[in-house]
This record gives sequence, structure tokens and C-alpha cells, in this order.
Amino acid sequence: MSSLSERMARLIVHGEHPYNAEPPLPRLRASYRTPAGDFYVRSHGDLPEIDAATWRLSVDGEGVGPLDLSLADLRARFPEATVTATMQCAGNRRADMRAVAPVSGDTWDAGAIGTADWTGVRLGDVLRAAGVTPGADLHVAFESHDVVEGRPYGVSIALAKALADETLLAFAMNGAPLLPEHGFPARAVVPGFAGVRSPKWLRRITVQDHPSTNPMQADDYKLFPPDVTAETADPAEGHTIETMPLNAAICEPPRGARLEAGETPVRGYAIAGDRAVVRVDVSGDGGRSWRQATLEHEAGAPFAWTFWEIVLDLPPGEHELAVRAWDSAGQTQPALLDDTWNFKGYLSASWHRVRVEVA
Ligand SMILES: Nc1nc2c(c(=O)[nH]1)N[C@H]1C(S)=C(S)[C@@H](COP(=O)(O)O)O[C@H]1N2
Ligand SMILES: [Mo]
Repeated sequence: MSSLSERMARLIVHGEHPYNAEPPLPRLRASYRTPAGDFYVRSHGDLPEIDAATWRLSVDGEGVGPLDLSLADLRARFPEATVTATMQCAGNRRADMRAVAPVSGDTWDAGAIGTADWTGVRLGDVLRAAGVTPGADLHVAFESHDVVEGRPYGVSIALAKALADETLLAFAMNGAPLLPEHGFPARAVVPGFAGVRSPKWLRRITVQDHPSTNPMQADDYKLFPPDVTAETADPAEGHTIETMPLNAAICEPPRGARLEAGETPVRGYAIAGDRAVVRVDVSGDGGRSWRQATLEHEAGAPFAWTFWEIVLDLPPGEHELAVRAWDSAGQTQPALLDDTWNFKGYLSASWHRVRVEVA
């Protein structure tokens, strides 16, 4: 295995403490399953160092007999499950939103997203073994080993999503143990939801009658209207970001590319949260006319992205390429960044536009 600093050198690093980085877009588009070393890293505190041999996961809370599980217990007591799912940060494409007005947070391009085969055990199997009552109006709160502003990282999801087939406690990514920066030895994977709800470096799971009161759940990752500012925001009023919206991005050619006239392959990804992408339109003239891209998806991977590709014949001059996806509800993306601007720069999902120059 390469070292963390070797992997860091391959990525566009937004910050080292906490460590945040994303891959260049052409590399992201190179394989449907993102190699672990190319997968974006989003962390809020320092990376914890965990010894897998002594690691334990505790499960407790409302109506739940407490469990205390080692990695070996998890593997021995529960059937293994693999889910192909895309993980994405709610801040993906935030950099684009700055064009409208300032936003807070790291300036992610369109690379705060990746897809992997996640292998572990179903969270639902563990919760059922602990005696949880399905159907109850309960929340499953997670606590992690990393510390964010003096408190352990903590978030929660509704019990129904925790019991869903796709939700995992994962210990492997693309067939290899999780890398330290992706949550070794075990993390939650909550397909379709923003990455923030998939805690890394797990240590405790609690079933309770209210969402986590941890600031990561109660205050952060909330969507606000455009007239709300950092000064006026009341976290209790913001929408808690869970299911991710329809989005698409052009990965090749990169922004500002100088191309030869003629046939130009345009490639990217599209994703529809927990729905399916049914169509991807690509424009070579800033959205005045559209053509349909060819889609690549795997039937068995409903929570994973769709890759798309089209060859455009671009005449000499400056061109604005644009992409917009359509989902299985017949909805598409907003045209303008202004349509969804919010001061936190979350859910940036308008048409992705890339200017290129053709000689
Ligand atoms: N414990 C812990 N889990 C975490 C985070 C974190 O900082 N600490 N960041 C979250 C966020 S915001 C995202 S987008 C994903 C990113 O996962 P990755 O770094 O493996 O790509 O992890 C989530 N889980
Ligand atoms: Mo995130």
C-alpha cells in the first residue's frame, strides 16, 4: 500500500489539517469504480489512528440489548454484503457557486464524489441482532473516533434508512481494507445520502428517539434560502441534507482546454440521489441546442452514478459546453447557479458549464 503522502500528491489538496482533497476530473472519469487512492477525502478533524486488533464497536440505546463487537465479531456474526454506491459531499461543485456570491467552506470542484464497491455487513442485520423494533419512529446515531471542535464527530439517520438493504457498515472498498483516510477499520455507507451521513472511523451506534444533537447533525450540512446569511442563519430552520439532488458534470475536456477543430469526445458523470438517471443532454453552445449522450450504468447498482459520453463536432472559436441530466421523475437540473445559491455553497447542481477554445 502507498503512503498517505504519496496518495496526497496525486490529488488536488484543499487543506492538510483537516485533510481535504479531490482528484482531477479526467482521472475521476477514467474508471467507473474510483480507485481508493483517487477517491476524494473529506474530513473535519485530524485522521485518527486506530488499531484494528483492539477496535470495538458498541451498539446501545432504546430497546436495544447492548453489543460490543470486534471486527472479527462483525465478520463472524453477520453475512457479508457488497453494495456499489456513489459517495458525494454536499459541498461538491461549491467552487462554481462563488461566481454568484461568496460561500463558506472548501472550494470543491466537481471531484468531491466517487463510486466504490463497499463491502461489510448490513447495518440492519446488526441492529436487528441487537433487538431493535422496526417501524418505530427512531433515529440511529453514530459516534466516531475523530474529534471536531472538541467533540467526537457524530451524525444520525432515520431508523428506516438504517434498516434499508443498501445501508452498510463497511470495512472494505473495492475489495481492499478501507484506507485510513476513508474510515479504517469501519465506516457507515448510506447510499443516496450526502457523504456527511456516512461516518468514518466508527466507535458507537445508539438507537434513540431524536436525531443526533452533535453539531455536525444539528448545525452543519443544512440548506438555507438565498436571503439567509452566516449572521442570520438559525440551524434549526435549515433543511437537513440527506438525499442528494440530480447532478451532472463534465470531466473531459477540462475547463479552459485548447482543442483541435473536429471531433471532440466529451465525458462526465451524472447522478440522481436515490432515483435513476434516464437521459443526459450535452450542449456545445451554452445550452441553445442539446444532443443526447450515451449512458453507461450497471443494472445492479441503483445507488451509483451514470457515466456518459458524446462526441461533439466543434468548429474553431470559443465554446461553452454544458450538461444537464434528467431523472426517472422527468425532472432536470436548474440552468443557473443563481437558482440554488446558498451561503454555505451546498448542493451546487445547476448545469455544469465548461469553456473551451477550439483552434
Ligand atoms: N468520522 C467522520 N466521518 C465522516 C467525515 C468526517 O469528517 N469524520 N466526513 C463526512 C463527509 S462530509 C463526507 S463527504 C464523507 C467523505 O468520505 P470520504 O473521505 O471517504 O470520501 O465522509 C463523511 N464521514
Ligand atoms: Mo461532505
